[in-house]
Amino acid sequence: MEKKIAFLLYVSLGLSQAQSQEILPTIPDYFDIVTADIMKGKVDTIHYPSKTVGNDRTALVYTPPGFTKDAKYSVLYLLHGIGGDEFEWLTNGQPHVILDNLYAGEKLAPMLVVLPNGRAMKNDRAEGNIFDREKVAAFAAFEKDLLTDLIPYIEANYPVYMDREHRAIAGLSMGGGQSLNIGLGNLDKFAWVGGFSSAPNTKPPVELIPDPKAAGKALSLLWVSCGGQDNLIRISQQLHEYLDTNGIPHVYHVEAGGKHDFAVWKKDLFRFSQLLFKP
Ligand code: FER
Repeated sequence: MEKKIAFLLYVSLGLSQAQSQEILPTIPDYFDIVTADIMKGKVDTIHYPSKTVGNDRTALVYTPPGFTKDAKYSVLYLLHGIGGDEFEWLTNGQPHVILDNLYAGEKLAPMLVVLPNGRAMKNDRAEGNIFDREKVAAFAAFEKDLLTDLIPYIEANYPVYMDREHRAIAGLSMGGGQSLNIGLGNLDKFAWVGGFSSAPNTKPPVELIPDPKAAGKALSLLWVSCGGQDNLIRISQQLHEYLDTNGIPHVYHVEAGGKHDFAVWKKDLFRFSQLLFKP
């Protein structure tokens, strides 16, 4: 996004929650309902060799309506929460339905959406105590799996651009924290970063962005959002305040009345995806 537009958007959204509700486009009732007679995307299941974890790992890949190997696509890596796995978004968020509808309305840039498993350990199922120390640590270990195993696999097997301007990372809760940590920590790899209802795995703002000027210059979009009734909102709020204080353009969106659930994250995907990979 053009810096000036991003900044204006940020300024207007930042003024007040009520105002941000007016300025963001309203969401049609049918945004997550299957529409008959439109072209549909597909969801592939892939198994990629992970040197990081030491086994083959599963991810899903949404390819958009009309996908062809003769074209080239941007990629959004879309991450799940602490109770989820690579199927969480698909099962609970219907991202394929939301995106199909947006493509039918010509609202999206051509992109693949990769749904990885962000718990980078041999048993990566969300079972037992999902808050176990080693399971939480596996969400941090995912950075290496993503950067050195999954992204190279996607780029070797799909017709995608391989530069930062065509690569986005976003996620919900633990996945929001991962997206902010990984995206902002690797600005040479990601120009588009989104945290939805980010969890306490999010690094403190000054660690996330030690060089505000460089980050502000590098980012095409930094999106921070949370439900207004979410117990984790202080994390997004504190990041927003740091971004504000340090003059870093961003979108801050509080979903009025929103809780820590997919009602909020589906709307986040609807809004965030439309901003991606556009001038
Ligand atoms: C915590 C509270 C919530 C935490 C993680 C979460 C690691 C994650 C929630 C989610 O992913 O939905 O204290 O610590």
